[in-house]
Amino acid sequence: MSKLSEQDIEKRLLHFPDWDYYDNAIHAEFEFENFKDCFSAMSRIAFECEALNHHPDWSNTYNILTISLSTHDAKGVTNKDFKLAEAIESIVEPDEE
Ligand code: H2B
Repeated sequence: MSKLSEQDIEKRLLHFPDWDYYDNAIHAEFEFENFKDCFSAMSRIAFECEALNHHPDWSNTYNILTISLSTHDAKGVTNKDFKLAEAIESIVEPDEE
């Protein structure tokens, strides 16, 4: 999977308003009602990661989930990261679209 150009990434990010590109990765932060809702979303995301065989760098503080996506093998952002970002969006923002 080849690394996308900065221009391609910025273009694709127009469809992902929660996400920003810097430091060779795309990043988002999600706020939930409480820890339980946050961790529940993380569990569901974890199953998607396994299905896609692609895994986030992430951290959680109480009701906040911080996620960075990059493809380690490509040392940058690839289509795999956008596929996972899409799956994450459909879990954390089920009302959108
Ligand atoms: N996740 C991410 N984010 N980047 C990778 O390059 C990657 C991964 N590689 N998950 C996968 C697993 C690789 O280690 C396995 C062996 O396919």
